[in-house]
Amino acid sequence: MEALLSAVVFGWENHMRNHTKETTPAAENGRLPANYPRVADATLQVVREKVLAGERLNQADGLSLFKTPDLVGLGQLADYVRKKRHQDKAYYIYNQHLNYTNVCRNRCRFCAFARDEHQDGSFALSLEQIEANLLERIDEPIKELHIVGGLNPDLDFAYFIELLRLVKKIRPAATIKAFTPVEIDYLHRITGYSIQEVIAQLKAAGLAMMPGGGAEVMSDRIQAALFPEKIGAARWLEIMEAVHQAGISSNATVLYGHIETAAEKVDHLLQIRELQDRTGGFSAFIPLAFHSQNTQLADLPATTAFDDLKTIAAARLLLDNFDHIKAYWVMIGESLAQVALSFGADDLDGTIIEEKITHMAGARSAKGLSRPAMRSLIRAAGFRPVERDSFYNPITANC
Ligand code: V47
Repeated sequence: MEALLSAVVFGWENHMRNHTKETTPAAENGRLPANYPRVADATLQVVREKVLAGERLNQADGLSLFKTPDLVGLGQLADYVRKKRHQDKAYYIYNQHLNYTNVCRNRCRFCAFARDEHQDGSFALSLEQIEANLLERIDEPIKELHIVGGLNPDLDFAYFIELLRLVKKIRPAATIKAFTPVEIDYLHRITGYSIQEVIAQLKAAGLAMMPGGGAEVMSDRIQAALFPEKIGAARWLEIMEAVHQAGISSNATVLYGHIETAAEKVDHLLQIRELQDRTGGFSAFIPLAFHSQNTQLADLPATTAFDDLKTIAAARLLLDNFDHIKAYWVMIGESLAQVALSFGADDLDGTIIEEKITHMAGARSAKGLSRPAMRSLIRAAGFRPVERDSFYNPITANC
């Protein structure tokens, strides 16, 4: 806790030193200590040299990041890279989540959201219900609809096409960020269309971007233990590659804080980095902190602030070809998300309005945040709030 507090204090001091020169990367600002970023752990020295030289980190470096006790040093390294890319900007988006069904055949052991078809609490929204849901907030300048759901055998391909067309009709100016490779694979299986054809038809109906879920941790061991029914790493990567080739950008995530090892996390990050080298189609990376309540892993403790900040900082340092690292406030809470802005994150995600997946698993954060609340969180952390669209273009109107 002491180290965490000093990290917070250092982040603040560091920001204050740079606040007046928005476009100057922190470490190139003459008012910073000459040895910034400072690391205390000798194993991080190697990483520090590479970071300063702009060299790519390898698997062994990645392990040093996850194993170091020097959270503050790790945070400074990540902050150095973050400030070079984004200075004191911290992004957020006015978005809305929509979960069209919680019926899911996969029944992943970490999931508290999914239900069997006729189980109490199961739902599948009709198009009329979706329309009513969207119209409730039609006066709000929402910029992105984040739409995901389970693998529900009652929903056919036409439902997905109609859903996209409907959302596009109601919200022509918003970006539809929807479905994961898990749903795309499912649509391929129920239609017999190729993956490319599924993507092309969804795109024609309004799909403009894809969220990053579904990969969890790319490891055969973890897949067998936690999500044996769901597509594995190779298929997730193959589908994301096809999505990028179709001109649709996506995000990527990691679900951490369950049974994974540091080596598996590093390996996951490096597999994503490798695909990004080939396609350039990833926009942001989002570490997702596991919440165990109401899941088959309910005896697992919550992630700690150390785990959360380390994962964000490690992602920033290993994913040198990603522009954006999100501190997803829903999962780590609003306060730690603020701190994460000094540990490599440059984006707090969005207003969300009503988050279900993590709250069903015990998340204690708010279910949504207003734009003024997002902006004050960012300002209070010493950063400059930038409202963005799905593609990180700044929004200047309606702010
Ligand atoms: O893939 C499921 C995770 C993901 C739990 O791309 C859980 O902008 C924690 O991908 N505890 C879906 N996590 C959410 C997701 C996402 C969220 C926000 C932004 C974006 C984006 C993507 O949620 C799933 C899974 O990894 N998840 N259950 C749980 N109990």
